[in-house]
Amino acid sequence: MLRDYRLDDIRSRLGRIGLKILDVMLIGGTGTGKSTTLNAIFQTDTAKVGHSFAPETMNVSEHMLNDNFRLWDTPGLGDGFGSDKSHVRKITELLHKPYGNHNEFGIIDLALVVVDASTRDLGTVYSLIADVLLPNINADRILTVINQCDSAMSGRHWDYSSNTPDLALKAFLDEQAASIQRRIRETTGTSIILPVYYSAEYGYNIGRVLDLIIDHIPTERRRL
Ligand SMILES: Nc1nc2c(ncn2[C@@H]2O[C@H](COP(=O)(O)OP(=O)(O)OP(=O)(O)O)[C@@H](O)[C@H]2O)c(=O)[nH]1
Ligand SMILES: [Mg+2]
Repeated sequence: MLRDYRLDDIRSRLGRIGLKILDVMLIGGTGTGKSTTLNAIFQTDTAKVGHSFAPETMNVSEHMLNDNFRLWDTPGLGDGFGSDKSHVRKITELLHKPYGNHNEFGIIDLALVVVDASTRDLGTVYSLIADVLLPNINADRILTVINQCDSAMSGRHWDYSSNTPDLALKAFLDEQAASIQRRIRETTGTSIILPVYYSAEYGYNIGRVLDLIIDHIPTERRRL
């Protein structure tokens, strides 16, 4: 059960900094699969997923996976419907949201940037990192993941019977992860950890996404 995945690890790492709940914000372009990722981790239809060209999630929502792990879904950027400004405001408010009653620490511990594997245009990701995240949260709290890895090569090289990529697609995805890491560094001046690729739709590598999060639980609380 993903609900209990490495729960002892999460608890002991949080305990070291006096925190009870790990708070992770999902963020990214519209349609990249943030809500589907949340559902894949929860193994339920907790968040509403989009089924048309239009963006789906309009507001921030919080979801407890267990007593120690909370995910925050946010509206996607770059939807072309002119909502970016209000979405950025909601995301910024969440980044400023305090933990507890004092304004000393922020509730959000980590930001998980969801990128869609079939996109060539990383413009939304760059501006999200440079303009929305970095002014509000340290670079070492920004994790990047590549969703929809099943569609990366237009669905070719994906084995739909085992729901895994073949060797050619794996090689492509490894190169893509390195390339995204490099391009983000060149464009935003920020070094991010090598992104993990997965498929929320087909439940591939969800454990690796959770590993990335758990392995990067911060060693101190986030000061506001
Ligand atoms: N093939 C494939 N499709 C996916 C995957 N993850 C999500 N999708 C599809 O992508 C579409 C958008 O998914 P959402 O989860 O609503 O995307 P979102 O990032 O929450 O979008 P907004 O709420 O508009 O910001 C849906 O049709 C999903 O079924 C994936 O891993 N593979
Ligand atoms: Mg959504």
